[in-house]
Amino acid sequence: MAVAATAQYKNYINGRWVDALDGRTMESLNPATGEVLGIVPRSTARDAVAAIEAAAQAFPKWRRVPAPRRAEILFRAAEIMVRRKEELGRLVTMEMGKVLKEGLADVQEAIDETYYMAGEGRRLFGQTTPSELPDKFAMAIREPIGVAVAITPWNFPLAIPTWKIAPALVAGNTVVFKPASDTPILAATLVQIFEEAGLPPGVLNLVIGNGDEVGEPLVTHPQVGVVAFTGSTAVGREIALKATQHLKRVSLEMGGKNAIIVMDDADLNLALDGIVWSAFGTSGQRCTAASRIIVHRAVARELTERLVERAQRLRLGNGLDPTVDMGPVVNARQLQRIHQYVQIGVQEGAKLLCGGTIVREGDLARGFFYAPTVFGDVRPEMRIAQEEIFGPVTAIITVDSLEEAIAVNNGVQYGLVTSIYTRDINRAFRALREIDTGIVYVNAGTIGAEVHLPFGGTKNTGNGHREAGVQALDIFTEWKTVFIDYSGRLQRAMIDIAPLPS
Ligand code: UN1
Repeated sequence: MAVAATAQYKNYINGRWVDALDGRTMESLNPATGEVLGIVPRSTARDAVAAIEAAAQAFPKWRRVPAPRRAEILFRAAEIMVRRKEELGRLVTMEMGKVLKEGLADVQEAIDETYYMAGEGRRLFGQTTPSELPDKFAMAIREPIGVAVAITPWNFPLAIPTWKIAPALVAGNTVVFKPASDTPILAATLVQIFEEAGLPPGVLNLVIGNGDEVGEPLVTHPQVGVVAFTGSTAVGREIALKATQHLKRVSLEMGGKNAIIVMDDADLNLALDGIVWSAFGTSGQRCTAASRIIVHRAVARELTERLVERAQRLRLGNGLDPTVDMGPVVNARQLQRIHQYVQIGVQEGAKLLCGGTIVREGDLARGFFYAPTVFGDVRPEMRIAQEEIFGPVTAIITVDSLEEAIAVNNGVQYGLVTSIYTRDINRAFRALREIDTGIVYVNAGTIGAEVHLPFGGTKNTGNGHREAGVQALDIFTEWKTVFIDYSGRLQRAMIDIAPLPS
């Protein structure tokens, strides 16, 4: 049988596509079929250092390019993505597993963010404000930091890199991009798009490899200014500890244990649609996924029965098949991790209502499929109600009041998203005041945040930064405060108090 030559991908350093310096490679797999999609570099710290040096060298010129000119390249990159949307969406499905309509949404989110940040090229607003002294001008302007490192996960292989790369570039930083080792082909494709759009050499560099083999210099090298990371809280903490030791700015976007609260007055049909989409969309592999359903006792039984029935009806398979509702999880390791959590839930005494199995029927055995899983009788302190599982598993917790729902909602270490379904406007407003998360939805599920609003969470979900929105620029810029004194004499602030006219 003729075997097609497996596609080869490379790192991108200083405007050239290159192999890892010591020539090692690894494979990227399709999680639905187990098929090898391509061979990619398995970089080491040496490759990371080369990328950092290239970025540092490119920075002085790039920061002097007027921001509207930098933005033109972003506009062109977005246009290329629009043109290639279908092909890119299919590639997302093939390399990461989510179903095609979600693969296309990943591309769309990257397009939206790139256009949005390109628009910032003609804004990047600073502040002007009166000085307390006469004949003196005061303003604060944004300056790029230098080399920005983007370390990104596999669950949004185009959107999340774009959330970091686009604001970093428009603000005048140069970038070293280290994508998740599960989605390197998409990363290389994204970089190729920025190259085609006209980015000068060294402005965006790509280093493909495993975090533990490449990561160290990316977070400790003296020429790195800011590290922007999305991923697990465990890795984020490690990155933060290392990088802050070197006094680098670090933005962290980490775990979630998001809840949908369903009150007794809720539209249950609407709530069910939101729960199914938020718990099982992307096979539960979103940091915004709804992994807890906090339901009022009066409707708990009906909601539980209908949710289980809906979950069991979901069709699993290759996401390229339009009749499929849910794709695989990303790799064998995640599959085992999810399964272990389910076993923990059973041991803790939660009631496994459906799912709870690795799916091995027919063709599905070649991929990494997990059955949509619903737990009932979950107590808020159980591990399955406290820890991020990152798979198609959700836990139903019954409560007796809004106050209790909010207490349960807030009683976790994370604070990314909460939804509440209620028809009572007073309850909705009380909930949105008391819910301790970065994002709150009323009568909508927990997933689907839009790029022009800030994205991020409280507590152990992050470290105070927000991605997306104009707020993302705060990650990638330094404020420079400027005073211009045109009085022609020494004016001492706080001492030479300006006299009032007599
Ligand atoms: C993530 O899961 O890390 O709100 C990001 C959403 C998407 C982004 C999720 N727009 O679900």
